[in-house]
Amino acid sequence: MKTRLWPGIARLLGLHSGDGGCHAEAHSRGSKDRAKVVIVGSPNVGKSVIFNGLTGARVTVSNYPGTTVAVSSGRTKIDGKEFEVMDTPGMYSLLPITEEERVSRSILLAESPQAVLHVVDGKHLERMLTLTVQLIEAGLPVILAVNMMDEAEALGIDVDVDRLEDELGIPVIATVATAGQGLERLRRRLGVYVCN
Ligand SMILES: Nc1nc2c(ncn2[C@@H]2O[C@H](COP(=O)(O)OP(=O)(O)OP(=O)(O)O)[C@@H](O)[C@H]2O)c(=O)[nH]1
Ligand SMILES: [Mg+2]
Repeated sequence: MKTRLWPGIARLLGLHSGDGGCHAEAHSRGSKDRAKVVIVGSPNVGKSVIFNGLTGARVTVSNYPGTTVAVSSGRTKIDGKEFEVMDTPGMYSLLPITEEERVSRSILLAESPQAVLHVVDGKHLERMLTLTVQLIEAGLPVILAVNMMDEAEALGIDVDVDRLEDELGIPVIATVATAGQGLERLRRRLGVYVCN
């Protein structure tokens, strides 16, 4: 099955495809010159597996201020540059309903990330791209990870990553987080995108 996309959305949004250029200059720096990457997406799509794959053991878990919602933060180096990576609770939309969604939106707005890694389930791509478009329209520097590609392929779902990049105008990486597939490519694309 080929994915159906919004034609010309990249043109409408004035965006370009490819590695996405350098967003570091357009967004304020994280603490101590570390580039900040915030991972967002619907519940149960593999955000935390990707977070662990990117950060390894260097992780801190704390309640988001004023809430009981736990947020993980970790560090990694890409091409010798320090990145801070934050894992957020699942969110369906930028219009928050649950406390978890409110926390995720607050992190997006407060942290001025150099990259927002939107993780989606490749089995439910069309539905989940709504949030991708919301994030892009909010002016955030979005990278898309189409995860669970093992399950998608088993169902005969064929995701055209190049076409998605063209249509959305952002970097798109196919991943199987539990097998570590695509994570090295994701790191490389993040490194180039942030232009640290
Ligand atoms: N088959 C398969 N399973 C995966 C993949 N990535 C994650 N999973 C599984 O999906 C489940 C959810 O993964 P999590 O990383 O906890 O998902 P999450 O997005 O952090 O979920 P919330 O924190 O609840 O929003 C776990 O059982 C993972 O092992 C993948 O690429 N393929
Ligand atoms: Mg999680």
